[in-house]
Amino acid sequence: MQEPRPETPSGAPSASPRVLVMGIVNVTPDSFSDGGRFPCAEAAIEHGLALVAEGADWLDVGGESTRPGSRPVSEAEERERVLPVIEGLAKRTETPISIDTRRAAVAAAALAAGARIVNAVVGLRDAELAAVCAEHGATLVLNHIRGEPASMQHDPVYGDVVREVRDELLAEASLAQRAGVARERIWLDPGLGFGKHPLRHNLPLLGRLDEIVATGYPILVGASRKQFIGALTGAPVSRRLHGSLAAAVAAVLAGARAVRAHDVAETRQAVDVASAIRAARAPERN
Ligand code: PMM
Repeated sequence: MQEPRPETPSGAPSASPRVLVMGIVNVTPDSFSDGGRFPCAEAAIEHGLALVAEGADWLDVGGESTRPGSRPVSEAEERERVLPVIEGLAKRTETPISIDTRRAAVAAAALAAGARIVNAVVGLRDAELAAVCAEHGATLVLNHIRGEPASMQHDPVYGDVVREVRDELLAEASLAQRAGVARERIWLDPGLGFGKHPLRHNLPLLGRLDEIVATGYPILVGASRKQFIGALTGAPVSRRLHGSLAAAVAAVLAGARAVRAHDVAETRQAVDVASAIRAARAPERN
């Protein structure tokens, strides 16, 4: 069977798809030693290539942290950070690259530089983002967020979090299609940690992920090293690998088609085992 690629998602999960591992390449000064622009880009490119060697199917390049309290980055600075990295990676690997951004202008420049996917980390807040994807024939990942990055963790309120996240994602998917993005190029992501209480909201989103999978859109889940794992285990960010793998396995068993990960080799192994177990279920439960 042909393996699904992020730029050609095949829609609803089939019996035994390869679940994709998206490797994270954060080009932010706190991620890579900041010895000036070129060394920073080189380090990020090397890191991305190492993730491919570890089994990443997809690289996610981001130049602006959306963590609460992180410094906002100007458009010029974001471009300067990500474009050399995308250009360098596109020259050296066939692995599809996504640009993790909130800005349509950055997305357009990244697609021109060799990215094929837009990871819309705050959804379609920039009204031009979907049109940019349509124009380039790019795949679009719609990440769910409630509120603004700076304040999103200040007591987010939902009724039924899973239904509300699903319905808001479906509304954005419709908007994207009205802007010309093909349905089969749209992925949905419940946005763990993006305006979600660590336990009250992230846990039902993972525990009832099948309800979002049932939309028929391919689903990406980013749980790697997130705060809810710390809240459950007491582990600091640097020691959340095991919890991250547990969350990735839960996502795969529920039908996620891709997981976003810092620790690619370990996640690859966990995802491959979990997806083989899922594929061994009775067909009607897949
Ligand atoms: N999480 C982060 C950044 N970008 N994109 C998607 N689609 N889904 C996510 O869960 C997601 C994302 C924040 O994580 P990081 O700061 O550890 O990269």
